[in-house]
Amino acid sequence: MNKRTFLKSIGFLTAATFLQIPKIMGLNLENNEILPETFKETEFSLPNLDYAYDSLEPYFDKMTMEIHYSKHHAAYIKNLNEAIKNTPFEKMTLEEIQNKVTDKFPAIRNNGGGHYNHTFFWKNIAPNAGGEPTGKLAENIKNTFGSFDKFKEQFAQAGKTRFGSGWVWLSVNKNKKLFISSTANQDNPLMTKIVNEKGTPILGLDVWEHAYYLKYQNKRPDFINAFWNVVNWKEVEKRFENL
Ligand code: MN3
Repeated sequence: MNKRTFLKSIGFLTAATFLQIPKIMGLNLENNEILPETFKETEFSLPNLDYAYDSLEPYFDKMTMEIHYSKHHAAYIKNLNEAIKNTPFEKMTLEEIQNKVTDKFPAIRNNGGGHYNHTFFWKNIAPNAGGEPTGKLAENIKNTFGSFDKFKEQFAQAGKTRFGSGWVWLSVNKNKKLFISSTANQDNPLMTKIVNEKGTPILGLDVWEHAYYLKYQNKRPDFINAFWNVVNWKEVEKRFENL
């Protein structure tokens, strides 16, 4: 429900609840004041997926993609919108939230991270993708890790050894150097007040069980192996070159 339909629905609420609404929404609704047309819609919403749920088969299965996007990602967004209401985070972009959030705001940390990470993830996978990066990124990967295969090994190792739920990242640090890291839960390298290894991510992989359990069950390494067939290197190269 967005703010507009929420406000329309207040007619159905009890008088006691009604009295709380202006305070919750930060609006003055006394004397039946009508919602102005210029009311700013500040809520985050689910971004479009650029491909069909079944288009990453056989590597990522249709049902996992559908549930992951339409249920898990959608839930982070709903909870984020709730958590930022009437806080300074309400006016921030999604990137600013990552940068400013601290461990004092667990709901914003977890759901803001969840929204950012999944939005980022959907873009770095694609149908008919995989293969190897080219250009400057390929060169940097080779210089940093020794070879593309050595990079893949190190990235996979970080994913396999992440205990519980989390993410693996390829990022660029402030000295413009590539590095691999893994973060717990929905943290990410942009969370400068939370994580130790800070940087701008260019590639991410969700290693939560919800990302693979239906198809791969307990075999996380097989899922990580399959990931290389759907990596959208064109997007990762673009992210790298735009830094
Ligand atoms: Mn996920």
